[in-house]
Amino acid sequence: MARNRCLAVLVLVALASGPVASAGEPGKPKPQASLPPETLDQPPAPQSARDNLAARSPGMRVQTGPYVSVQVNVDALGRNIVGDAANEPSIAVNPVNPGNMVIGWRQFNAVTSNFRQAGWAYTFTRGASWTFPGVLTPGTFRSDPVLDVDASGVFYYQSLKSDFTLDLFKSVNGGVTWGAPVPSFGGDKNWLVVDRTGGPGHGFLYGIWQRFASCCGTNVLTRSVDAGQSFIAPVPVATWPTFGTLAVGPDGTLFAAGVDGTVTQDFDHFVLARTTSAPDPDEAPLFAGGQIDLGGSMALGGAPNPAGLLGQANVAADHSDGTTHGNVYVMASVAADAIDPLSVAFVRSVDGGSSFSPPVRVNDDPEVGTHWHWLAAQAVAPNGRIDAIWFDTRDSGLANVSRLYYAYSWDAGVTFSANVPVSPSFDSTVGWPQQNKMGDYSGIVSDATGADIAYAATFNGEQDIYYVRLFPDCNGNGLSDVTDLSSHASQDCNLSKIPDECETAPACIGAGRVPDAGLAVNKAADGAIALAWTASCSSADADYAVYEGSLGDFASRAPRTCTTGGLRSLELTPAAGDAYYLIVPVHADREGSYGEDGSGAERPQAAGACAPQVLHACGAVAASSGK
Ligand SMILES: [Ca+2]
Ligand SMILES: [Ca+2]
Ligand SMILES: [Ca+2]
Ligand SMILES: [Ca+2]
Repeated sequence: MARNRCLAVLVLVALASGPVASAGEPGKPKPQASLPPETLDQPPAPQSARDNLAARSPGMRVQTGPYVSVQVNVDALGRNIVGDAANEPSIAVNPVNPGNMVIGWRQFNAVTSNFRQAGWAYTFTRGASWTFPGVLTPGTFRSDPVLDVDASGVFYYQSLKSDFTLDLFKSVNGGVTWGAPVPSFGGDKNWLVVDRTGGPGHGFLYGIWQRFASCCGTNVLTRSVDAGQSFIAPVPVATWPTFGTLAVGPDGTLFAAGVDGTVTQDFDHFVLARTTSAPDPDEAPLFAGGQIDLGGSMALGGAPNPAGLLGQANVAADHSDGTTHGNVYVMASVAADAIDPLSVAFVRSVDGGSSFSPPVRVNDDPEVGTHWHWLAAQAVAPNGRIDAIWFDTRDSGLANVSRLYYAYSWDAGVTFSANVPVSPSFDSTVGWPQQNKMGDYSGIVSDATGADIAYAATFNGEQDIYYVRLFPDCNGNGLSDVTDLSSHASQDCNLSKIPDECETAPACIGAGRVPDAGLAVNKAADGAIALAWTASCSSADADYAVYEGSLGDFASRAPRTCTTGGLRSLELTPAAGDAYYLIVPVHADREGSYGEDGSGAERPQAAGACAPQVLHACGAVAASSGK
């Protein structure tokens, strides 16, 4: 407790000395400052803005490109509550019903007091509208909201109290109502994650916090193996990751990112800790950890968010089935030794978090002293795509005027997409609720086609919470590129997961061939015939097109089907007269060989072919047969 009081004094000193940015190099964040812990300061305002029914303005909906941001903290009629403030949102999406999402945030019932509570809202309309019933346990100071959800759609809301312990709330009805709070130890700048792996730790909850304003000294992590009914005595975490997030890997490994908290809040050194024993209910989680290089320092106290973090450390794990399965990614806004005050840095581990790649710069703008890239966050989709968001001042050139920006990666973060502005501009220094910050983080959850985002912004001059659905859209048609490819509106002949029209010269892979001798034709019932064939010589070819033509008129061939769904057989009623059949393998939106004619030349593609043709090196003879 003595330490807590000491930190509180430090906070007052920091606030009294004015904006931290002015203390160091002009325009630069001051990474060595101490982030004020979330402490009870002012009493609640005498009146809640919500109670004044005259204090309403239209609920905000703002659109940038195809991306529509919808205000979340609205009254029952969807109107903005004039005079409140809301920031630091966290979002969770129901895996069973993605139309159902919950956002929690720091709710200030009046902008005249920094007394804050646990605001929440839910949607069953995929974010088109939100219901904001109020705050959990009204009258209780609460901060640092972190939400997650289990595989069956049970939501959890982790909430920091003024005594530096955490409560956990649970909702089994999609966030409509919540059970009584369950104490779960804790501390400031906490995080929560739920294991959804289906492995031994399935359903376990993990909570972490910073040791310097907490219940339990150097013990900073707890676990619940009974769905949030009880929590184990906290345990230490190697390197004491501070101001960061948790993630669970596909094998149940638990990861914690932050800055090094071994001695103090060491903003100059990022760390990652990991444990494989977390999913074992009979063992206390035992962590290994070390420093990682993101090319700069974590920062706080910069002009866009003077009393807050400029971005926490974000760890995420790849649960995809592909070659990136098990990768571990860390992303953060970092103050590097560079011209721009802050950039978005990303590192990748392919060995379970033991070692990391050199940092990749996610923002693609030139280095300019007025370009801040702050509050970066990331999530990994089930198909391995990495989504990144951050606030960005590049378009205004003003440290206090940002837009939300988005980028994504289809290659495990080796490269990131062109950066996309996804919100209008807003001033991050207006609407402060007696506290010079807009919170410490935004929320992001990714799925196959896009990402669900919760962020704070001031489009109407107040700090409010917004929801926006983001998705990769390199071809600018207003639909997720993932949908474009799955519907075959776009093609992906190089399997880059990027529509080919967005790539300069995609190296198309093509398909092989089915040997002529591999095709068998048998009579089936009712005048039908049954075709069956051997696999393509190219093992990657997993689908086939079947062409039919009239014997004696080879150019007459036309598709009977452009896909067999991967089957190497097809039953069909043949056309009248003598017909022949060709089986053409298909791979990566290209079809392979139609076989060779009697002189050994490739048979030409059919008119009206199913797809453009690219012959894979492993060619063989396509099949033909009379009936
Ligand atoms: Ca408001
Ligand atoms: Ca906070
Ligand atoms: Ca698109
Ligand atoms: Ca492509």
